[in-house]
Amino acid sequence: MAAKLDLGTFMQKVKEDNPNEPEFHQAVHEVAEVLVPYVNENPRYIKHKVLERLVEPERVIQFKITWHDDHNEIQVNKGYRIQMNSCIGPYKGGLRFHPSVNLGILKFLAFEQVFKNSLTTLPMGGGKGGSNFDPKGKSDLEIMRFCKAFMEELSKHIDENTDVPAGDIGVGGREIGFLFGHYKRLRNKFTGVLTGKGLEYGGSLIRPEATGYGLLYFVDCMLKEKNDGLKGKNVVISGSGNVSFYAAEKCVELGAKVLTLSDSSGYIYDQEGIDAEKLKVVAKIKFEDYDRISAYVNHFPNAVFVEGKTPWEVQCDIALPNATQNELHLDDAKKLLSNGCKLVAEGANMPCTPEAVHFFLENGILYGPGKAANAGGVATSGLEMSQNSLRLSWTREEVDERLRNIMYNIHEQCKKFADEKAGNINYFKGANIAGFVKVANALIAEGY
Ligand code: NDP
Ligand code: 2IT
Repeated sequence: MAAKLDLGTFMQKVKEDNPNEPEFHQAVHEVAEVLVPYVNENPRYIKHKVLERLVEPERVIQFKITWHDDHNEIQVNKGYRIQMNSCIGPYKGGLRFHPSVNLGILKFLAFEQVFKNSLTTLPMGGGKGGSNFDPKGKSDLEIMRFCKAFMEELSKHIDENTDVPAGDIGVGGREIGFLFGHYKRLRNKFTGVLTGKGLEYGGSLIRPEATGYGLLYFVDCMLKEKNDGLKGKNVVISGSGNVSFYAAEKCVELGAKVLTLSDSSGYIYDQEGIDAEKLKVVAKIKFEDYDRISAYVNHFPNAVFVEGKTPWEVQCDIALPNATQNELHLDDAKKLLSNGCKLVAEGANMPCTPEAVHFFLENGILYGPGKAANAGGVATSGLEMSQNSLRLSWTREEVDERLRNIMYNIHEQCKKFADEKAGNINYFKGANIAGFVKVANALIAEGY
């Protein structure tokens, strides 16, 4: 019989093989602390070295992007695509444009994506890419020149059956449009090579809303499990981008009160609640003017902008960290508990530090990990791929219904593998094992 796997030894090797990539180590550790005991009970996975094989990307592509800015100066950036795992389908995952982007951050995101995509029940492998390009303050033409230069290289490595990127931080509808247009011109082919496209050129209804809506469908399942619901709940949300906006919209629709939104400069707190009318103003600030969320208080003087802080100090029933990785720390988790928070669900990828996650699990706060809770975005990307292949478009109701079913299904899978007899469902355990099993079985079946 194969020797049992030891978490410490396994992580030591991951760190040695992938130096200076703390976020990747963190993402692997979060999965491994659940999966090492599981594989030790299922020796087939040990024999086939499944965990050791899953942490190694199938392919890492790094390239140079040269473009010129509005002052006709040459600018140089780094571009990446991590093709992490294709056992259950073509590589699938977003592109992030943010100055903090580096290899380790994209490897963490690509690794998470493998398990998340598996949970959606759709045939999608995992990938992630992006650039250290900072879109903030750039003109539309600068964004377009950059996207074209980025696609010049990326186009050599993607197509609709191999690798299908989408958006993430700093990449929304505008950027996907420029990227798609340039791919089409380079290849002289109109294909579903990207998701998150505009409705006029192959996009799916509900894709822009899907991560935020899906998050709330998942939260609703978590609450139903406790014979509770969203109506009347006070919700704090971080971020004010794609995920946060549509999460807020769905909260309002389901009768909850949204108290905060934020960005990297601070948070706005509206004690009266950010309702549907106020969200229209937020949409203008963020998606038309590309402005800061602090501009909200110019429209609604009863709200306050709290500079340099995160919203976790605000009293709430539910907290939705929807901005970025490691934005919610142990101290924040303690504040949330003492303020009466009962549920934390991650719209962002790995927004809670490991210490915060363990604090939630040990102190009775229901915790929905990102790979389950925010999977609605990529799931709807999968639905966009299906529609592109079929060359037809489903109605808004049809896509929304499928999204709801997928989130319900993910919740059921988490429940099944959490294997709890009483007390809170351990979604952290359930999501990691459920996501793993399908990929692991395919990996073994496909040989090496
Ligand atoms: P957007 O670019 O639309 O919005 C990002 C938001 O997060 C902005 O408000 C931004 O503020 C804030 N933010 C980014 N970096 C930081 C930081 N270092 N500190 C504080 N705030 C920060 O991105 P999305 O909404 O698409 O993505 C948000 C999160 O959700 C990410 O973790 C992403 O990986 C994840 N996600 C996204 C999906 C999607 O479909 N888009 C699907 C699943 C997960 P600022 O403008 O100041 O930078
Ligand atoms: O983190 C994610 O799941 C995304 N950014 C969405 C990826 C996708 O391919 O839609």
